[in-house]
Amino acid sequence: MTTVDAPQPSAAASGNAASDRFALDKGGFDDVKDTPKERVDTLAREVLGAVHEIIHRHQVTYPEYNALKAWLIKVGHDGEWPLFLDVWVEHALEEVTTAHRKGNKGTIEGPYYVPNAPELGPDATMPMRDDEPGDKLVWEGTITSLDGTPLAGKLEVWHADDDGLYSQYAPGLPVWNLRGTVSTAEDGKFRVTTIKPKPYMIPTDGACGQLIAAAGWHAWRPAHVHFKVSAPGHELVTGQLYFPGDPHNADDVASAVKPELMLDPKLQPDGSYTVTYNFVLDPVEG
Ligand code: MBD
Ligand code: FE
Repeated sequence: MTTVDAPQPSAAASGNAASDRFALDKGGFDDVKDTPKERVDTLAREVLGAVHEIIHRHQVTYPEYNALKAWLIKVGHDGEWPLFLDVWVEHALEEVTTAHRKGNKGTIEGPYYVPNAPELGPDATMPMRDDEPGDKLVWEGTITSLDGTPLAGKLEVWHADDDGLYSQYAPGLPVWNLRGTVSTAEDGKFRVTTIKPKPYMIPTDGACGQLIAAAGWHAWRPAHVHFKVSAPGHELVTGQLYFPGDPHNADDVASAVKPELMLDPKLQPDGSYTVTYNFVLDPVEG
């Protein structure tokens, strides 16, 4: 496998990689080009109105205003708008978008998804290094429709390694390390062999880290496995799975943990973990 090096393991390197990825896949105005002026007016006016209200309520000073200005400029310089938005805003979007679902709702996507990961079939071993560190994890499951019908579908999986690093956003990792596309046949069944990721700390040397330090917050996300699961005629579910006992399940910096996304892994005599987690997809309306 080829290796893609982010220039250095820094906020700016991962931030700029995430900004470039976003520009390629989603960064345009096409999807909203028909938005009525009334809606843009309402949303923009209410966001600004909320800011004005906070300035009055907390008697915000000019030095504080200038610090905000400097910080916003730094978020852009560090390429951290994807990180900032996905950590502190996306969860509300996700809640609004998936509230109607009767099957799996999911949770946020975050900044590190890459489309078109290698196709691995229904019995998948994730791309990994020969000596990939970490505990082996074997995850079995089924994709079904709401009525229980098994679905021939697609399950994209991506996660951090044993150091909490994502391929294509950290230096020195093979380009598709721990990223893969699993597919199911008519029986809906899949098996994913991978390693258990470690908790993830968002970069602390950029603008987001500066905010975290200044506010006395922490930078941790609990260990998680990202997925996108889809099947023809069904809603795409984007989400993450979590591990019981992680110190940050209850205070995820990205507010993305939900009880229904908690795995129940079983430790096997050989030191590996096995787990079952199934997906139920809502049919598309109409
Ligand atoms: C991640 O790995 C992640 O999943 C989110 C939501 C934010 C930052 C890093
Ligand atoms: Fe993540």
